[in-house]
Amino acid sequence: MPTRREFIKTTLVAGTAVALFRCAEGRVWAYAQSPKLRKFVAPLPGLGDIPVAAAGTDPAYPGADIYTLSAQQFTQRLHPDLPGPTRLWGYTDQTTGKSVYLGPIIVAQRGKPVVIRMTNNLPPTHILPVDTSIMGAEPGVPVNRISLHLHGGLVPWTSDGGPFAWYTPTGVVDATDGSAGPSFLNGVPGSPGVADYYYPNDQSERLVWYHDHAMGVTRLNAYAGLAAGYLITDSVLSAMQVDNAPLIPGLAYTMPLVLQDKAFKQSADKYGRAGDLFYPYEYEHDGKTARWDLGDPSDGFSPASDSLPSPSCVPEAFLDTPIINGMAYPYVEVEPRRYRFFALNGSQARFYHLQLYYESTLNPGEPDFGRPGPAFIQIGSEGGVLPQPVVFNNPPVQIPTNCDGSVNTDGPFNLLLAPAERADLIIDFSSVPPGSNLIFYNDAPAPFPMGDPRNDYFTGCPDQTASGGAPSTQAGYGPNTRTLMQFRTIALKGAADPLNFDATLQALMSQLPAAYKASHEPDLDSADPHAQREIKTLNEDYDEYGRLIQRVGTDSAKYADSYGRNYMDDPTEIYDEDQLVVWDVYNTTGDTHPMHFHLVNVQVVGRATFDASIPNIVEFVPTSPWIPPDPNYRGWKETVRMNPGEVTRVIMKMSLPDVPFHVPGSPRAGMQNGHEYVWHCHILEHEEHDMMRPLIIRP
Ligand SMILES: [Cu+2]
Repeated sequence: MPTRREFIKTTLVAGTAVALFRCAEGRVWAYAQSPKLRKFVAPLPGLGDIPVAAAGTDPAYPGADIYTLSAQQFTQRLHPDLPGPTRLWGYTDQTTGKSVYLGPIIVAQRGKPVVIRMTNNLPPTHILPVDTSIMGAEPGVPVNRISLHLHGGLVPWTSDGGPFAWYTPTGVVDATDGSAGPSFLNGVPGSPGVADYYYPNDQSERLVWYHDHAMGVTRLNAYAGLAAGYLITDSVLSAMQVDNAPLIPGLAYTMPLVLQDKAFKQSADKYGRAGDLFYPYEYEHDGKTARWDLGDPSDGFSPASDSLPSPSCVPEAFLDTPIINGMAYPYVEVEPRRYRFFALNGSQARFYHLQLYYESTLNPGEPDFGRPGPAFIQIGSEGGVLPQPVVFNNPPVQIPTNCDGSVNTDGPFNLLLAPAERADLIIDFSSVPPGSNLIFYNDAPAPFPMGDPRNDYFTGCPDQTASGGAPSTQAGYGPNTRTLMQFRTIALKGAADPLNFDATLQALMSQLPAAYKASHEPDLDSADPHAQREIKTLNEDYDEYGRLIQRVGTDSAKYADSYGRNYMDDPTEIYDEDQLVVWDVYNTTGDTHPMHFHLVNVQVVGRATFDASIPNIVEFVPTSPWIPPDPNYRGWKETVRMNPGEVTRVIMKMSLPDVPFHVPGSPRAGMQNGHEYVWHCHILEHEEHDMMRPLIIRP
């Protein structure tokens, strides 16, 4: 079978040109699929509702906690008004037999290894339409393949759950490419369909998560529910005190906030039942209302538009219904005290610009923009605790826009989270009178920063049916991608919180710098003369069908008219263990991409603009002074927003984890026997088509 690289025809398209196309076209398929759902009628699932996994031991892994899980199909009600329970693929705790969306949560301690023994019990038919035209998903490849990735974990590559490391219930492993070879290295001998993943957990306190990463179905498996929480804890934050009171709220006052957008079927179709998940599967390209550009001869490309695959992958999936912790439009009761929230954007492609307002008395279910709610204090990100607390005051302003209606990527923003980004937050509700309601609000455009208004659902939004969008949203009901959740304050139960907002912030300002130092390696020095300096590029191209794709590349073009390379191309990011590396990543596309790094946490040095205006020519030099990272981009990151027309400089040290066993090199051809990781965009539709590249470390 020829590989995709032999088919691919590419063209470099300046980001702005594509962005203009994007807003001008569209069609109905994917917009406003879901039934009408009442807002704020069901409680937010919290810790406990989403169970914590039960740990065991195994003499084969001395000193480690063993979790015996399986990937299974089950159903769960994600809103009481849905016509039925939703079929999901998710993780089941074999010890308790419980299957709960986003569970089971694993609570790990720093320095104590965890082994997940994962059995693949998925049925042979996927619950979502599978496009077999993308790399690694060809007809005949089993669709119930899984590969478990601990997102944010510092793990040996054999436990990283890379795209090639998939396996099926019967033990079929990757063979899509003759050169791939035996890339599945962590199977349990004698147990086909079972794999062991070893996680050292030598990392500071933070929320990471485990989700599927199998080749060609990652975006579908994650959407179907193969994603769950994983908390690494240590004693640094819990030891912080003010007058003998814990500075950080304890587990009893801690909640995850996993933000996702979904769509649900109103009635049965060939892919599922009423209440099941809808995922877009037509490449909408016809007429004035098309969602996406299709390559045409003026782009130097002759598309086979009459032979577009169906079902087809899509350039990005924006859905109409926000769910938090697995419930659409939930409410949550909070006492007048401080809470800690671990927020995670677990969406396919949607960004969230998060704010908190009192609920309007005139318009129930809507925010009163004149009455900001309590501030968010961010104390951590994906890379653990921040060097300083960052306060978001929920300013009563709209998201800052440019004259063309797109978002000004310079902000200022309240809390902005791209897919896979996390925020460790403290919110103090003690100043909110019991009996009050607050609205957790989002107004990020989708795509970001050049929004298509048809992806933005809010009460009274314009009727956009003529342009392929949705009718106006009625008050009190979905679809509404802005009013995510309602907080309801209730009377205090038990003793009052000894610390309020001011005391908390003051203590954090004095104690967080030391906690940051105690938690992490020293900051990396981007002026270090030993650092290896390289230029990378983010590119928008077309695939062999004329569909938009996004690709990672270097500053040298492998293909005509594009710096982009395919995931399957030979690796260009190959480093020695412990090498210090600085990348300048030039984003030539129209989208902000949340670039995610396996293995390493990086530090953001800064960003600058560059001139991407001349077709086919990109000068790889900044044209503005370097802008320092935002306060919540200081410290460590593993998912970094990279804006269109900007170069983002990151620094990383290619250190491998310590494990008590020998880790073999990758047997795949071209991987130089190195430890094979990946780096990729975490817009899942981008990642899979084809915005991902190998990251090879030679021990
Ligand atoms: Cu992307």
